[in-house]
Amino acid sequence: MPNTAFITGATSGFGRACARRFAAAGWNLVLCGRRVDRLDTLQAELETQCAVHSVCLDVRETPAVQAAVAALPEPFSDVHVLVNNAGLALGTAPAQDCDLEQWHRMIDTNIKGLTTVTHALLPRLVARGRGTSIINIGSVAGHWPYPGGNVYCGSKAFVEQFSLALRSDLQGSGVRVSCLAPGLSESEFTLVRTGGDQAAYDALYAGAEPIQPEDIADTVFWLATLPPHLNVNALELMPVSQSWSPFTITRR
Ligand code: NDP
Ligand code: 8X3
Repeated sequence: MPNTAFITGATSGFGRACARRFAAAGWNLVLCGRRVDRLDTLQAELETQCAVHSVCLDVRETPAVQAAVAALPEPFSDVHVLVNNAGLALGTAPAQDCDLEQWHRMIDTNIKGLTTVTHALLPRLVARGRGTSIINIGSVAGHWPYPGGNVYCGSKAFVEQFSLALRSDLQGSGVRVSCLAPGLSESEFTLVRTGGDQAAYDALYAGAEPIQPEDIADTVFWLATLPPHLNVNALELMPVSQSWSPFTITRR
């Protein structure tokens, strides 16, 4: 019986690339996202390689998440790997100019949604134990503050620390937890963040050789298929073109 990967945010970017990577290895897939047309297209593409169960799901909707997990049919109910990938950034304005509703949407998705999915699947992962994995997609934004990062940075710092604390609680269960923190990566993430600003998208990635979703998918698959006695706690990944800036000092 093939293993099952439960992937949130499978309609785009990292999540879709992960779905393709796991499908290529013959895993069963549970694919979640809000855009049902994209789920249908991806399911049709991947069903030639593996069994696919798509769930139109907003991770912010707690009862819907719980119901979707409770209703997982065979052979998808025995989840081996949870890829907590659904997330977003909204805006790049300084905190003092930000829209509170955007802050709340990031918190509801990146923190509340991720914890809700985790809470719903934990009993199944613990029941299976050794060899299972939770792979949370954090970000360099959770490690390194930058102007306009404000709540997005905070939400990804939560993902990292929650991942490490989960490891503590799961000690002895055999369930692994990894937080993968990518840097500059090319995906619709930037269009979502900028409200569809294609010029901003083009400018951000121009000449930068950013991480591609397939790079993340290969890394997630590697994490998920490590020997069961190994746990990568945290992994930060940047394109070679990216590193740090000096501190900024305002002079009087
Ligand atoms: P995309 O915008 O390409 O994909 C985001 C995915 O999240 C989509 O499939 C979207 O699906 C899903 N999603 C968003 N909100 C919800 C929701 N409320 N409920 C369910 N699904 C949701 O971005 P990426 O692939 O780049 O981002 C994936 C993750 O990686 C995010 O957590 C992001 O913060 C993180 N990340 C991204 C980086 C980057 O530079 N791109 C770098 C570091 C981390 P749908 O709209 O159909 O619901
Ligand atoms: C996405 C990477 O640098 O835009 O998490 O915050 S960054």
